[in-house]
Amino acid sequence: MTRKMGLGFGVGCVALALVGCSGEESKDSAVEATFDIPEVMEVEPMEGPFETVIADDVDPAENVVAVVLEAKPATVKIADGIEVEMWTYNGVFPGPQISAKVGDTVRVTLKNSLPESTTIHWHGVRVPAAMDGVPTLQSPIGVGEEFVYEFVVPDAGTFWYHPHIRSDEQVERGLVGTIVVRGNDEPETTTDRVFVLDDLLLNAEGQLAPFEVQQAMVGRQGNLVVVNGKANPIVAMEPGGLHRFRFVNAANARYFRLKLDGRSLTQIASDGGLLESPQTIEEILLVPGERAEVVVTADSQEGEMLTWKSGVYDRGHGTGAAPEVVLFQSKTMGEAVVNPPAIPSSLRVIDKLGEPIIQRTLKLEESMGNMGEGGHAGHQGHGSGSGTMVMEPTFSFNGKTWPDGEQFVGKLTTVEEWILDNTTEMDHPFHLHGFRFQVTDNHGETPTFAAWRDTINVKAKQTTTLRVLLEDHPGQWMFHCHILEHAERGMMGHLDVTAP
Ligand SMILES: [Cu+2]
Repeated sequence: MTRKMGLGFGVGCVALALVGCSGEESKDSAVEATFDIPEVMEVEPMEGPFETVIADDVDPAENVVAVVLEAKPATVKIADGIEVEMWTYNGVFPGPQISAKVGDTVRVTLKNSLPESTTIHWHGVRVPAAMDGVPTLQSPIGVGEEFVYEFVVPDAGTFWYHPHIRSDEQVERGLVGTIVVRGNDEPETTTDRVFVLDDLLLNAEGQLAPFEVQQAMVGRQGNLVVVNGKANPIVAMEPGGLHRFRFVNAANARYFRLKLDGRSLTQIASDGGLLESPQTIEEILLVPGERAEVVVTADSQEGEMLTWKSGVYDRGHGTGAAPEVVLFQSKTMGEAVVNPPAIPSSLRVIDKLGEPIIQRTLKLEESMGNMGEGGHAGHQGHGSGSGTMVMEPTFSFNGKTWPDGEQFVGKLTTVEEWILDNTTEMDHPFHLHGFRFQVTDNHGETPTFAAWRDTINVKAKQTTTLRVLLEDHPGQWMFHCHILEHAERGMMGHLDVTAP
């Protein structure tokens, strides 16, 4: 099922025939559809270093991190023989990592040197609404224009940034970057690194394949998996050291079922920072937009090579037919660490949110749509060309499709309970802007450990219940599916939070 490099970039596919996947009542239930899941190319491992580029702080003040980002096209080397024309921040993919301490003021000047308008959304960072980068609150930054984002970072954790207009296309083209905010009580580790997991869909020439409506139903899933913008990198770990891995899923649609071959994982953090205590688990399902952190103790001798993989995962519509893929290797090499730190048994306290004052239900819905010409408004990509008839799927919450999406009104400082009821045939990663939440019921099970989150998977035909505290920031906040093709095709709404 895999394809060796050098055999060309043909977009091989596992074609899956599905009949009547919209349900019996649907008018298009008789439509027979196929969804193409691209095969992932197999690439020889290559030696690093592959750390993310750290953004320059151009303000000398101790509690201010000032960064200049230029969104611009650039050629990015992904592997030997693979150089891709992408859209980048400052010419690198992923974009520069912004590093700050809790309470710092972060000021980012964004210059737009792209051929179209853009914005930046700070995924997971609790910023004021006007700084959230969504087009309902901020005029998109036009070609040649610039905008200054400024906010205080209130929480420690691993966050990321990306455009929030035409996000399916702009994110896939490479506009992603990370923000790491460190708290006062971080566990000591030998290394502390960010790993941005992503994939690219390349055409026969090794360039980004056209954006086509056929990619919308299951989301655009790539044929080349990249870690920090590199295919199958080898990451160094000093012998005996305790190594912290901060993972970000920046893919449009790919679910990463993260496994370390032959070892269990020790998870220490979720989207919203540290857990209460380290959790030993066999694998982590990291859905688009989500983050998780693990620590790994390297072998005491040089030479051990561990393979990090993403296992088979069926998120619906035949995606389970795709085989597991190799993400990267970690190799024990270099000087042995003397007296390595140990991870503390207790990391912090997470207070459980109290009783909600309101309970809301959000039904997640999909429709295969009607047969029509390929492409959709505002997108350059078209169907398979020459007037081919393709389906235009739509996605909605409670029967409402963005921009006429579901609209809730909430009160600042209150706790709400949201029941996410997925009526569809596939999983959807749900993301709420502006606030952190705690999951209380996940597909009929109570989570085994407490965690702050801003992104959670809702399995096909199942429900997830969460509680959210509407703290600090009044204003309008988006919620949407983080399969970006689904968000851009209607699965988006907003919560208006008013001062009490
Ligand atoms: Cu979705």
